[in-house]
Amino acid sequence: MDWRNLIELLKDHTVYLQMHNFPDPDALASAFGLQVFLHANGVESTICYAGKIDKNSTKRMVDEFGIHPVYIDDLPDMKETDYIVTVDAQKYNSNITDFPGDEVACIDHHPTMIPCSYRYSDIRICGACCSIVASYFKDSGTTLDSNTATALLYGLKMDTDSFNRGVTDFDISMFAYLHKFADYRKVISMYNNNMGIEDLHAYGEAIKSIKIYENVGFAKITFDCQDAQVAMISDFILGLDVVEFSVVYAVSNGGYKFSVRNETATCHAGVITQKALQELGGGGGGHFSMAGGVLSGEKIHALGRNADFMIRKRFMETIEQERIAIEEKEHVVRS
Ligand SMILES: [Mn+2]
Repeated sequence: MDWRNLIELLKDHTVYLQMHNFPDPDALASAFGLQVFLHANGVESTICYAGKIDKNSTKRMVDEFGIHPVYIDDLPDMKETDYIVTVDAQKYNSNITDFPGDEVACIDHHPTMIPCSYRYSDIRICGACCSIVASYFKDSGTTLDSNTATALLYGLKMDTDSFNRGVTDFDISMFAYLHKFADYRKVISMYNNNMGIEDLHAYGEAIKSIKIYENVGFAKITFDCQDAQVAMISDFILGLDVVEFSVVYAVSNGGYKFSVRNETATCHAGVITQKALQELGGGGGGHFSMAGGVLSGEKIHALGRNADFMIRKRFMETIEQERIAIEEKEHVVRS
């Protein structure tokens, strides 16, 4: 898509740049970069979101780069005729709340799950949405200031896990472009310092409690912490060489909240979490590689005196049942 069409479409409208819920650094930097780009081309816009900005990395970005994301409840005046550009997300995805405005445009780097016809659509499969936004500056010759370039480069580095995940030639060429304008020392400093002391407590708890059964790792955090922290610990446990499926849970509202990760070829994290926590609170929806779940406070007693043991047992049994079900299915196909 040509950036001129985007400017043409948005001109003289009230424009919102909507990130997915619980925006990550790529979403935040892309929305910010796009806002700067649009402003330079005569279009004013407001960055908005639902959920929370509760990670150290994103909270710090807001201060460091001077980003002004507005929570949806603070936008009571948004009208159905206002224009929304979804950034790092697509309409109808489960991770984006439907706001009153009209989703006229989409800029994203994820595969499309549910198609939607936008008046302007720029969906390119690449490592980060920041690369797409960076290309708008390059293609249009719009002046790219150091602060914006630094934010975009940080988003690109974070979303690609420092160029280890999903990187394309396009991302590399945008990295080279951004690098000319960005303060790369700042990017590295932010990248290397996005852990808070409270994160360390969560890591400590998890390390103390870790149990490994076959290729499954379990850990428990005995204090209430942010969803993002539980997810971070689950990623951390998955990083162990022997672990291919991780189940991490933390105390929450008298019960537990779960973050589950899978890197096996067969264990669907969402399905297993849903089944293992059935009648106990349930899975909170999940993908093949990642899922969340809840064990409600009222149901904890149903697990008896050794709740932790029962949680591990339920997950291990569910994984085994799923494995057998898949084997049987393959057997039927083969015979
Ligand atoms: Mn992204």
